Amino acid sequence: MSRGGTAVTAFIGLGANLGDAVAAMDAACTALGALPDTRLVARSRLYRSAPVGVTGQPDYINAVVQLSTSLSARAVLEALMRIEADNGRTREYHMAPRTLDMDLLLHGDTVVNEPELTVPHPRMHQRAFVLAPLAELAPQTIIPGVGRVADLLPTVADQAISPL
Ligand code: PH2
Ligand code: MG
Ligand code: MG
Repeated sequence: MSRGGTAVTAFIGLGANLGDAVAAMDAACTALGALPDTRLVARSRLYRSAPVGVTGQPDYINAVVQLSTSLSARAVLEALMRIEADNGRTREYHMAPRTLDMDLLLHGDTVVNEPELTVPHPRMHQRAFVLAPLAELAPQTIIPGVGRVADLLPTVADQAISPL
C-alpha cells in the first residue's frame, strides 16, 4: 500500500450529474483528506460542464483535487472506488449519469497500463472538464507522453464549461 514514506503529487478528477452534486464534491474532498498517508493539498473551484461523449444527460459538476500521498496508484484507485460507493455510485451502464465519479488522473510520474487501471488517465488531455480545473491548480504540470496542461487547454476550447 504505502511507498515507504515517499510522497507523490496526485490529481483526482471529480464529476457528478445526478443528485446533489455539490454535496458530493464536498463529501469526496472530506474522504480524500481522511485517507491514510495522504494530505489534501488543494481543490479547484467547481465547474459546470456539458456532458462529453454522451447526450441527453444533465450538465456535470466537475472539480480537480491535488493530493500528496504515499499510497500506490492501485491503493488510490481502490480508495476512490470505495468513496464512490459510499456516495451512492451505481453502474447501470457505460456513461450512465452518476452521483460521484472519481478518476485518478496523475500519480507523480507513475505510468500504469493495465486493464483495470491506466495512469495517466488516457483521455484527460482531451477534456476541458479536467484541464480547466487542473490548470487552475497546476498549469505547468506535464502529462507524461502528452504535454503541458497550460498548452493543452486551448485545444479543448470548443467544450462548454464555466465556473459554478
Ligand atoms: N464524465 C464522463 C463522461 N462525460 N462529461 C463531463 N462534462 N464531465 C464528466 O465528468 C464526464 C463527462 C465519464 O466519466
Ligand atoms: Mg470519469
Ligand atoms: Mg470513473
